Amino acid sequence: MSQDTDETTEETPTDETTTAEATTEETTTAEATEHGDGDSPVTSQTVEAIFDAVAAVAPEIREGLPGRRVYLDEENPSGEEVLAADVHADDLLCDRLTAIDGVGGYASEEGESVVDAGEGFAVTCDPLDGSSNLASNNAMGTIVGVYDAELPATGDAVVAAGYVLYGPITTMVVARDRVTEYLVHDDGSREELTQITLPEEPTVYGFGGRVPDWPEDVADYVSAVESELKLRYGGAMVGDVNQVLTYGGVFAYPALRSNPEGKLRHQFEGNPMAYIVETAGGRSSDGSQSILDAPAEALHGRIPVYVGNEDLIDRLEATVGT
Ligand code: AHM
Ligand code: MG
Repeated sequence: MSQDTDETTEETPTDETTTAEATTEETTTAEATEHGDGDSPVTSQTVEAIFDAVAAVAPEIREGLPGRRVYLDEENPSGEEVLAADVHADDLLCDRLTAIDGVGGYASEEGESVVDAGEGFAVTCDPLDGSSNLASNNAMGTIVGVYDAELPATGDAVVAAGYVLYGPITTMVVARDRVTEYLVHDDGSREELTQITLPEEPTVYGFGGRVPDWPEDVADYVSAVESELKLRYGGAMVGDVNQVLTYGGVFAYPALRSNPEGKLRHQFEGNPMAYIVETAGGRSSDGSQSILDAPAEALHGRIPVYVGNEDLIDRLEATVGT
């Protein structure tokens, strides 16, 4: 399933992927990033096709929400209750993404194992992140990671990542060599709005988990930053990270006393969001290193997630890592 971009250059069709940006060797060299060979023409074309498909399916996911606020009598591989909306979003994303030439596998929070789709990149999804917000009609999202490796994989295999935010409007943020925010129209087309870099002056913080369940060092860190920053926590990582990208600050779902790995999944949430925030000029950490450097344990493995402005994550590691 892993794709060496050199080997697959001839296999990727061009008729579905005409919006690809990088078309010359000169361009790809100039745009090379620390995240691996993520800017070759074949990568660009496939990544464009993937996020075209994600934008196209987003209105369908959104329109399907009102009738799917009920829990099903089943659990996902992480042992959590599953809403009809989670399953619907997962089915749509799996169908559309595995149909793309250049996508070799699909894995999501809702499925036990990787769906084989032939040769190409492995795509991960959290189909409906923060879906417990559906009952209270608050923000939710879809998180997507594109890996040039078999899953589970370390973050250095991520070649692109993005998310859709189902807020008052539907937006999509995509990170590759830079981070771009799009407006997603009702017909599934996307319109570029802006390039995102983290604001230099941070404003907001949001930490998940019950406060009494925070280890002492995490509580110490929050005590230190709460006098400087404004609390903003919405219960959906996509919404909360989008606030950090918009206003600057720090988002975390930390290590917990009851679970030192925290809550969020490394492959579906940690790596993609770390890639986005780092590409926007920020930092990520699992408490001691970039999330993108953390060893991949299992497909549904969890990891503590801290993302935000560089200085705030440096201070976090100085407090939590001791
Ligand atoms: P989910 O993907 O099953 O929705 O779980 C992940 C979500 C994150 O979006 C959010 O940060 C966290 O769970 C919220 O958890 P809590 O309800 O414990 O605050
Ligand atoms: Mg999630």
